[in-house]
Amino acid sequence: MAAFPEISKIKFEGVQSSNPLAFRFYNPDEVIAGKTMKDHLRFSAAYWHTLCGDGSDPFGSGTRFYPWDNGLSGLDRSIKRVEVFFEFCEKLGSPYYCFHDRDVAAEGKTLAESNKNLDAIVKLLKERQQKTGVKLLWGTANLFGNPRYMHGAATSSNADAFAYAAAQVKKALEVTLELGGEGYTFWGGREGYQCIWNADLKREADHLAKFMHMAVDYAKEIGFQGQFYFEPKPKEPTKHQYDFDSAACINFLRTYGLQDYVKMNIETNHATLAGHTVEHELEYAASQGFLGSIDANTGDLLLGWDTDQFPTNVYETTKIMLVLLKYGGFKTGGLNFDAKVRRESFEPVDLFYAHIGGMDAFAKGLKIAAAIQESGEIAKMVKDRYSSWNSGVGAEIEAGKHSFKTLEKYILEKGEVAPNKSGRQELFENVVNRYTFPQ
Ligand code: XLS
Ligand code: NI
Ligand code: NI
Repeated sequence: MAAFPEISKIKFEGVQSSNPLAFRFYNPDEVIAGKTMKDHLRFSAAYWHTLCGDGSDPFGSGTRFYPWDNGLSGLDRSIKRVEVFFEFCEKLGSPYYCFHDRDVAAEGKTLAESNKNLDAIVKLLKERQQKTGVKLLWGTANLFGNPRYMHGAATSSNADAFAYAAAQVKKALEVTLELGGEGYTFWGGREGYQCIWNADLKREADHLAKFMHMAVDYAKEIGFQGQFYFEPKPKEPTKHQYDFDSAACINFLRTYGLQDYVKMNIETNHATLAGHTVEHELEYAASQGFLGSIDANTGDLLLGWDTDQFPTNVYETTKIMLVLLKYGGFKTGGLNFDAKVRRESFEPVDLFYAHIGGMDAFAKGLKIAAAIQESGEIAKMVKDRYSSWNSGVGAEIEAGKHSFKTLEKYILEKGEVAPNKSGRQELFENVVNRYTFPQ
């Protein structure tokens, strides 16, 4: 029996449509800047939020009890959910999905039992993928939920927790390969610390690096060629996560010789928790050659935690798409909705409203960003701003022809710097707004 019997395939109906179960902007086959929207955006649904979240928060228990879960638990529930999830993805038109090992298959009493559960589910996932054409964007392992990981996994003070996590990621890589996954994500989970007095930061960072190297080695061994991602988050659950932001992660990757194997998976709400913006995090990662994938969501600036809301702010999606287009778009990654419906939105149909809203917000953002990019106005203004570097002393410095001594001589002769030009921030903002609100 269908899980969403009242809902048929979500269609593009255009901007005039007021059908809440239709796209107004996301038209998968429409070509924008040389590529279909589908290929630009590479949407993905997150298994954990979509099917496993029950709406519980630190102040109250779950509010969402979906009909398909009724009476089921353990592996039986996991089996049922596979069918529901692919019905959802197919009706929504989500080309990709992402999962943690423990989202898809209930954890057993032992690692062997957990692996057996996972194998049973992976078989079903594979069948559904083949039937629906929905593909795996990336897989990951949950190394934070079980109490054994209370001190972290790769960075735990307990060496056995490291070993357990290694065994879990080994399996997660195998199943990601089996499912044709295009990537594998490391999000820190509890890799961080609460108290600087009980934590050996150097040792923990070394261990995390060792862990990631083992993953890279094992991927090579089994022939997994997907892209590894590192997902920054500054805090929550620990007060100081090691994968704080793009800059910290990239520093870590380079320090430990992982830069050729791992790119960044940037999440909007994590960026804001770090006191940045998502476009900052993306721009920084991309400009350093680490653009990977995106966990699309948004936070609430009045709340200091990871609210994982669906993105609806077109201004924000435009900023994201501007960075993506500037750097040539996704190579392996996509827009994974690491987002959940609100605790009060407990009906199955809310899952559709949420994803449709997010997909439309990104489609509209893509269109605006493509128009800005095509006009070249912003790029030209930026280029002009740096024109002093195109000739004379600027070009010479860039070409490596100067030292402190020669520059001292240059300034002593010249006396004062050439007059500065206006930064024109307000004009830049107006140009973006002209494309955002053409009428
Ligand atoms: C949690 C993270 C998590 C990762 C996958 O805040 O966003 O969902 O994306 O482990
Ligand atoms: Ni995430
Ligand atoms: Ni998150």
